[in-house]
Amino acid sequence: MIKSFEELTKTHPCFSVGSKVNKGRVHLPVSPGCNISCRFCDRQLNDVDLRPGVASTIITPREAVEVVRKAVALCPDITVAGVAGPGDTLATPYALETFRLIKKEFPGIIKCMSTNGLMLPDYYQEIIDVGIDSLTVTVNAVDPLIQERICGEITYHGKRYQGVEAAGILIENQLSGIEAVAGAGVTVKVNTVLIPEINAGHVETVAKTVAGKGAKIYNIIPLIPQHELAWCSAPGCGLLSSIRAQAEQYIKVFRHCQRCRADAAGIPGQEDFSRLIYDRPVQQANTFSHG
Ligand code: CLF
Ligand code: SF4
Repeated sequence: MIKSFEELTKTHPCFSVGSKVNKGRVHLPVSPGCNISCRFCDRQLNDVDLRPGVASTIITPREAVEVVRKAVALCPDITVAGVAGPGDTLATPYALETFRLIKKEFPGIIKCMSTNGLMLPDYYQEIIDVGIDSLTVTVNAVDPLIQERICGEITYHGKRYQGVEAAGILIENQLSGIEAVAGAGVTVKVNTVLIPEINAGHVETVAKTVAGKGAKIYNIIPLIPQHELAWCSAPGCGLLSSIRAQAEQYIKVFRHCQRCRADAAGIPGQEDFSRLIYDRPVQQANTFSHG
């Protein structure tokens, strides 16, 4: 049975509005590849960076079940099994396969998936059938002229597209995908990476548009300037809070994002147990993206 948004606001650490929910998540790095090229993305396999798009290792769906077993034993407050990379969850079949296996052994755990949305029109029915409880789609712009400055290229159904054409396909698939999944009663969160020089004046429009498609909650993630967007600035607190206020006119806003690694485990913002699960040292660092 699909969990309601109201239920998730009390049990899912990334779907709370207002005060923070002290529940945890375990991220399963089963998705290695991606089908789009965000200009700020720097995917890595390492032990040090604390940011989305980074994991110490890639695991198989069967290994992911073992990881969930270990994680809930170490931290009983973990209520969510999530897949958020390091690549896109729908660019390879492993995320959906992982959720199918997890559902059998942990029927009560919240199944949370994060995607760039390009493949949603192809997979929305499978997402619904597998029983994903919460879906995050990263939508950085709904105007192709702005989106092409953030994402330069996509590979879709075996063909490469660039520029405005790529941006148009991506946006259309994200919005129709959100509408289809939300229409089936699945709670949809939208993440937007806030890039002061590119989309700051456009985030309000993104929030209004995705709310109109049925998204329930919105997470504005400050850019950490890197890769091709190293020339951009990191948004300050003043800009972030004014843009959150603009978005809040249309949709509930989530404010506790920790920009997690793709192999994070524990309560976001508190002690991370992933070193015990994935055998890596503890570090503190910083960066961006989807999650
Ligand atoms: Fe993971 Fe993302 Fe699910 Fe949360 S993270 S897949 S929705 S369980 Fe949460 Fe981490 Fe922010 Fe993501 S704090 S980066 S919003
Ligand atoms: Fe792909 Fe995510 Fe990187 Fe964008 S940020 S290129 S969607 S892995």
